[in-house]
Amino acid sequence: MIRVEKINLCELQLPLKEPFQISSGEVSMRRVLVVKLIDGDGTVGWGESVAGEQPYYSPETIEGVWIAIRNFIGPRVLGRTFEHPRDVFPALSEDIRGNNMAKAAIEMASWELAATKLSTSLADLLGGSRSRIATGISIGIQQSPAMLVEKARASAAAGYQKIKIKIKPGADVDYVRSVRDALGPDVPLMVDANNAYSLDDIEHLQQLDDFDLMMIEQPLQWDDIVRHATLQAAMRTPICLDESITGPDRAEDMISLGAGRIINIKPGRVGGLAPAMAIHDICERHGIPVWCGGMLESGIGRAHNVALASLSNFSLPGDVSPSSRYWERDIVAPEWTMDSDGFVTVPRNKSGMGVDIDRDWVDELTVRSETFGL
Ligand code: OSB
Ligand code: MG
Repeated sequence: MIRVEKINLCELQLPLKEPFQISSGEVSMRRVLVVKLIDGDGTVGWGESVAGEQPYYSPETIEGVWIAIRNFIGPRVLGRTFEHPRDVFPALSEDIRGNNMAKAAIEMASWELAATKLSTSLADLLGGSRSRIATGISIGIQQSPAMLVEKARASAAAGYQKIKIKIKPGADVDYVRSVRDALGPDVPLMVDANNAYSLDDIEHLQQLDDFDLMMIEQPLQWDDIVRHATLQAAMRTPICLDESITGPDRAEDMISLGAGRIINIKPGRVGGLAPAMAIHDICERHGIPVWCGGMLESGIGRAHNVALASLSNFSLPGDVSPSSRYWERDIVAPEWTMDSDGFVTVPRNKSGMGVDIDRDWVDELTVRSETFGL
């Protein structure tokens, strides 16, 4: 049982080791919104919003999430008793449209809070069975094929089990060909277009069918399903949807329309861990594999992703790279690490998310903080 009495939001600014470029924009300073729920008995639950600074991935932004939590989402949990964290998402969603990233930040923190109160690991509370998560890397758009090859080669050598290449028009077929030629046929490769194409590009995209890619992620518009079905019928490479899958209904739409064969599940995008698990279950019933995506999370959001990815149908490597891929110093201890076979270990011998907050470092990075309470 949880009963939240106070919600603290704080914004940290965490510089990325190197700028990360996708077709819709670039980020070099990650503005992280950290959520801390404080229960009536003093227990703390941690979460993180995946919203970006600009609305280039989804309509939500860090500023908007802050306001949505303060005005609409926070008041839905404050002072209310929940028998189980699975009851939180329905309470946040009744009559509140969209705002999935704001909902998710609170919803995920309530699972973390519940796990801590029950003295169980988050992965156990979610019912995940895996002890380690196969890990991939997402490589941003590079200035030349040669620079991309260098990054991809280093990633394969580091043990990553999937290499995802960000593409856009002008940095696609030649870039992917260079990597496939350099790394050989056995390295698992995929691409992510973040909505950079339209159905006018079908012939162009069909060239990617030559490179034996695991999948092409979200080639068409961020909220499209129907056109992806047309594209999937014209391509051998499986389409994986990311942005378009905002909840379980959209997953069903994808499956029934044949708009894709794989889903990238990000709990932050779909409103939290309960809807993420619902999508996982739907996909499992339909034989659709899923993997856990990433949004350049700090060690807090990463903990949630690792716990989620321990569920059975997360059968493909996730974008859950170790802390050192992103940050000089993460805000959790121990930091997230990957072994040389490309696995991240699921922490099970500690209650809650399995890592501690580096409070001094968090304080140093914090640029604003606000607490709402009863
Ligand atoms: O489309 O998956 C994406 C990062 C920011 C916004 C969108 C995406 C991404 C990534 C990064 O691919 C994955 C990671 O966190 O390593
Ligand atoms: Mg993506």
